[in-house]
Amino acid sequence: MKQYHDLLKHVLNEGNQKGDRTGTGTKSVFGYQMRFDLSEGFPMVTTKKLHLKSIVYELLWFLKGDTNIKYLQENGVRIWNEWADENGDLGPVYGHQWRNWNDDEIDQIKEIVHSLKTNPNSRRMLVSAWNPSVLPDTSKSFSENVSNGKAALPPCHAFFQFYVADGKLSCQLYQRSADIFLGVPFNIASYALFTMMMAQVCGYEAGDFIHTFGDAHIYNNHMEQVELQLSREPRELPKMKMNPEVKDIFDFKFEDFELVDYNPHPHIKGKVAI
Ligand code: THF
Repeated sequence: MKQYHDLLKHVLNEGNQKGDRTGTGTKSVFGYQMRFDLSEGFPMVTTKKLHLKSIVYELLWFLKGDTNIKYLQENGVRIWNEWADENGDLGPVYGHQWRNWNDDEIDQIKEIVHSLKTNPNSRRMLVSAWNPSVLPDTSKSFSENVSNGKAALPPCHAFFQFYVADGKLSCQLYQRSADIFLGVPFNIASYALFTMMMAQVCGYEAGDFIHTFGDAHIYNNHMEQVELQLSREPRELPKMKMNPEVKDIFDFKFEDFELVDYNPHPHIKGKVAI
């Protein structure tokens, strides 16, 4: 994961000191791109231990179209707790937009699978989670927005596109805002896994995952953690094994994934900005 370390170094060296909504302060750059060839191994950061379980359950939760954190909590995943209302609702966030845009029964994922199987040269294979009609009013609390039918938070990984060439499926994500220390390792693993799952069910090999950023930032209270992480030597990437029997993108279960040869350095704790 040289790509990830290069991003950390780039932001430390070139970043602008910037205030932000959460009041934490960041070092930030605008515009950056990383590319991961998924045939070279599964892109899980090795210079700190990542919690794969949270990543897999979150992705399965998006794919279910679910926007209540109950399913995540039942599976021991806490990463969305801070933003949910008292009923566990986040409003129409990722899962809702992916599977049921504007309550219009527009299932963007289903349409992409169809297109990948029947018209893989299409240049229209995009999924948008960015829906201006449900963006929250920033003067209101997360739960007030949810009770008004708005999303608790605007999506950070806002839209993505698929591309097929040489029998390989690639995916590019545009992430408008990226918490490089905490969120980005999750986001890379999540979209890499999603690309592999889509490739399997549509009959392709996995190609590249391309990660394009808008505002990519390191929070000021993650600087020591980043220094520690950069002092560590990246290790060989693990491999992701998926149950080859699964042929429908909506049929994957947690048990269908097995990460092998993941030997990371120890976990590094960091506070999430809310
Ligand atoms: N807000 C901020 N400030 N950063 C984010 O990365 C982020 N997200 C989602 C929505 N808002 C965000 C939530 N995703 C962790 C990881 C991903 C999150 C939120 C929190 C986190 O705390 N990770 C810890 C613990 C992991 C665990 O318990 O499983 C870690 O050390 O990795 C970006 O999409």
